[in-house]
Amino acid sequence: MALAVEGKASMLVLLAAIFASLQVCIASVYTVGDSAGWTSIANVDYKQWAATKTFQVGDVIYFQYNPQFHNVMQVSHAEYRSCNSSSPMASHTTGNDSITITRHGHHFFLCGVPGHCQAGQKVDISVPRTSSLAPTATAAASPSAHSTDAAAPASSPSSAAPSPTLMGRLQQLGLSMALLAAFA
Ligand SMILES: [Cu+2]
Repeated sequence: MALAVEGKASMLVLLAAIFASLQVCIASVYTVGDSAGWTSIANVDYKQWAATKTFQVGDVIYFQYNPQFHNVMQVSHAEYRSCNSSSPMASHTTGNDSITITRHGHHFFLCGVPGHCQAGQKVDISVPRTSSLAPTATAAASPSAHSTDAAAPASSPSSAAPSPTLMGRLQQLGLSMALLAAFA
């Protein structure tokens, strides 16, 4: 059962990656923490995990964990920052929680078990207002970006285009990381 669900999720993620590279809009399923899941003991950097994703309205955020030890609470930005789980907007406790993103903006989640959020079990799912601004982030994460960057100076020395593009990507990456750091 668990394997089947995992396989299905992986397939969806794979399909999403293919469609994203073709710039076709499709809802994706993101397993928080990937194979590590939703935990406080594996030292997962959920900020880093989220930074590598381009979330869109309609995407499904999947939290997988042992419900004996963890839970998922959706909280405000202030509560996220202070790890306050006393009055969440929503609580999820099944261990297999799929949350569909229905609007743009930030969606803050943390584990309400004492000490877990402080240990880093918190994630900020940031969904940009328009997905048309997002493709560069997807391109930066794709394997083909490497070969393009490596080949560009040799094959087209007269063209100045590759460098600004790469710089733009790096700047965007740095900016989003700085933003995420500010929200932590
Ligand atoms: Cu926990």
